[in-house]
Amino acid sequence: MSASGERNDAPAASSGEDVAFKSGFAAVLGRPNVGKSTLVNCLLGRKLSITSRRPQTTRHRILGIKTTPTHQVVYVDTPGIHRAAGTALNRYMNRAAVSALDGGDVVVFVVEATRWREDDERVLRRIHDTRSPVIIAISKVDRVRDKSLLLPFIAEVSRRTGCDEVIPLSARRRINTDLLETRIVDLLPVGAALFPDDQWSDRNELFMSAELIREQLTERLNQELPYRLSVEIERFSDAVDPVRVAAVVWVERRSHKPIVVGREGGTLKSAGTRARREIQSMLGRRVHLDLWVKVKTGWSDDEQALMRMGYAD
Ligand SMILES: Nc1nc2c(ncn2[C@@H]2O[C@H](COP(=O)(O)OP(=O)(O)O)[C@@H](O)[C@H]2O)c(=O)[nH]1
Ligand SMILES: [Mg+2]
Repeated sequence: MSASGERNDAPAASSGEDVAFKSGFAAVLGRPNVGKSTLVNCLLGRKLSITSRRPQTTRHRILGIKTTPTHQVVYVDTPGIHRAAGTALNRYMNRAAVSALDGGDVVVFVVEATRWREDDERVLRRIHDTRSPVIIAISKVDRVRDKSLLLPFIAEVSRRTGCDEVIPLSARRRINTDLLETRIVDLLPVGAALFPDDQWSDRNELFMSAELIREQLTERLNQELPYRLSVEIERFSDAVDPVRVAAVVWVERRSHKPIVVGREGGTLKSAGTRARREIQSMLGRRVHLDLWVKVKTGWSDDEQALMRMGYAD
């Protein structure tokens, strides 16, 4: 969905006569692995996006909606902007990220403490022309042992970006995340809610289930394998108890299949068990999960295959 969606007629909750309701999109951008998804989950107070220690875990633009009596913030989590070279999937991911700038009322540029990298420069070039206000979030400050490094880094980031709104924070430890939310809300325009107040994402339970399965596989696999698999839900029956979910794990090469399955099926089994629990807690219902591994040669560089697998603009 486009970040510049039409405003709907959802009634705007109001907390007082003279407080105008505010609403809008906050696009969260940055290079891969800086903690964008962890930050969005923290701001939302629930798990919207999967996260991992590996770069390029988030593949889509995903909306997370937080509605309070005074405002509605639509957070836009994005794939990390990375070097344009690569597969069709890489190009799709970059497009998905950059497109979040259209219609973003506020841009949150996430930079990891305490080193500015060439990849951050690449992101900066992308957001340079945006007319929306930009807040820079310096992420993972809990990892900075020597706190005296922080002030010079904030100054450096401010100088490089020309942006004076820089907030050092930690999503993991919830340091300064309330401050970031307050500043985002300050910058939102006055306006009615964009989504019904009981909606918290633009994604459905099928999408979320596939992501939760991919998260567990990403955690267990090495080298290029996490980037070479995709999960597709083939069946999702919630009219029965337990809910029955059947999913295919697509891999790119025959040789990948036994690795994903693991010795005596161990890798697939442990990923499946853990993902099933995660899906259960998302749905609040018991779940039966079946997983199969299938080969679709070269899917990540095949535009047609990508479209069919849901990587469509
Ligand atoms: N120590 C620490 N680690 C973090 C923090 N935020 C994210 N991480 C870790 O950084 C890695 C990448 O996070 P993720 O949210 O997937 O990054 P993304 O690719 O930018 O969405 C994961 O291993 C996270 O657990 C933080 O505030 N502190
Ligand atoms: Mg992410």
